[in-house]
Amino acid sequence: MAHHPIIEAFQRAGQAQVFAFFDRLAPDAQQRLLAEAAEVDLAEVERLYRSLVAKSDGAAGVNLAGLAPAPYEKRPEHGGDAADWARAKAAGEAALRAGRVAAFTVAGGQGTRLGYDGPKGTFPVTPLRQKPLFQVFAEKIRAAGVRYGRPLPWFIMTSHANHAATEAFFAANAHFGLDRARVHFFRQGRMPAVDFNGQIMLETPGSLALSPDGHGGSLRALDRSGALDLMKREGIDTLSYFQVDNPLVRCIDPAFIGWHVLRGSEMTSKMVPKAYAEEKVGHFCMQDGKSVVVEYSDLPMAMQRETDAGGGLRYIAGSIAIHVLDREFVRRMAAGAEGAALPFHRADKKIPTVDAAGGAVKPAKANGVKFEMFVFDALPFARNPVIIETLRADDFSPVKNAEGLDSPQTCRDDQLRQFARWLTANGAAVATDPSGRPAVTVEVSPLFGYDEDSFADAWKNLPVKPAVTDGLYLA
Ligand code: UD2
Repeated sequence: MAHHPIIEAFQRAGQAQVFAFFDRLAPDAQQRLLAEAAEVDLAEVERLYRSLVAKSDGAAGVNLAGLAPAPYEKRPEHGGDAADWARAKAAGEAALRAGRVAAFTVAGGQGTRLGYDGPKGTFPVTPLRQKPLFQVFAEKIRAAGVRYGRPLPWFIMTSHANHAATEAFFAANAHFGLDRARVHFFRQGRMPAVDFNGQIMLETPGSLALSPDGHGGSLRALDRSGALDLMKREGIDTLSYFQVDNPLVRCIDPAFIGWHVLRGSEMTSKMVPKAYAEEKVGHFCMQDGKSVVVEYSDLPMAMQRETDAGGGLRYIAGSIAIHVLDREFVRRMAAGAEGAALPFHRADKKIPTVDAAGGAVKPAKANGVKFEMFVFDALPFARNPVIIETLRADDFSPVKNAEGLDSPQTCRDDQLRQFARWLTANGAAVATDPSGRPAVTVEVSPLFGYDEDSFADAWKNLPVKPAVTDGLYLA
């Protein structure tokens, strides 16, 4: 086999199989394989194999000792202090007017469940105009910039698989009216898959089985890409984090930002009361005096079904993956200094690979392990973390599945209900069914109104109020 320092390092680490077909590859394919191999931190892979695969039987090794539900700030309509929420909103608005805030979307996932080919952010979601997810966020961010007099930068984390397609989509759509100099794309890192013996897997004779390192990889990627330095230069210390699959999200929510600022928090998160015990969201909990999130797959179903004295779910606080992050906290987590590093999680998967002769293998059952980091695992490391309640109807309706729960259809209906609520609250006559869904299909552009306040202001300024009929588009 050829001599090369990377090949020799893999041989010393017991990973020579990665180069089993190297001599058969064309020179440019050899260079590509070497470049992929250079991305791999062999010591990290070895450590993860020992701690997560060799020692465990595949069951989630999550420590549940001393777990209790986490406290959270209740919304005023559910008993929270209205004056506290008003102060938070004012503080958030001041931070926005001071230009301290940037938006941040994690869009590196593979979107396999939806069965959609292409970056998930390009998936059309709005009821009338069929705007793609990226356009919905872009318009909300643009509108918030106008409202607070300071255009907001937007960071978008992509993956190797969808980076070029994502950039091309924005370019083809003139960045949806945003200043392109303020839209920053960067790729997340990748991790190699290993088989159950810890051997790094090949996807083809000339390429590794590499996959995105999880949305927790966003903390490293923000640092490595220079995004944190750019924020610092521009006087931005607060990142508003959300997932690409949720068009209802209040990308820029002054009260949320304000709680974060007023409490001197390094990480602030939104919760919704779980709709039912089996709902697939993380759970905000306390453990050893720290806030933690325990994913639905890791919390035993008996605990998810536990009820409290009032008959409600005991682990009620569902994590919907919406956070505010302090810039220097991200930097500290990315550096992984003494104990402040995100753990990896193990996921057993069917990983397409090659046999000893280099022929393609499509496994029928899990044949290896992928490693991923989750951003919510940063919570226990944050100073003064805060969890606030939000209203599901105004913040959360993700598109995850092609049909049924969390599908394009449920998301469309939730958008329609929101438009109907805004219209009704401002005096328009809107016929709805008992679930609040209007009989007609209407759409409110975020450029008209992107939350209750901005909608109310825009509606008030309309010299003639339109009738709410099928096809009404407010822009
Ligand atoms: C996530 C949360 C769950 C709940 C739910 C709300 C985890 C493990 N679970 O579930 O608790 O909050 O969301 O919708 O997070 N992504 C990347 N890079 C990656 C992997 C994911 O950017 O390597 C992005 C992806 O593009 C998407 C988001 O992270 O925007 C969520 O990913 P998911 O669909 O895997 O998360 P899900 O639905 O299992």
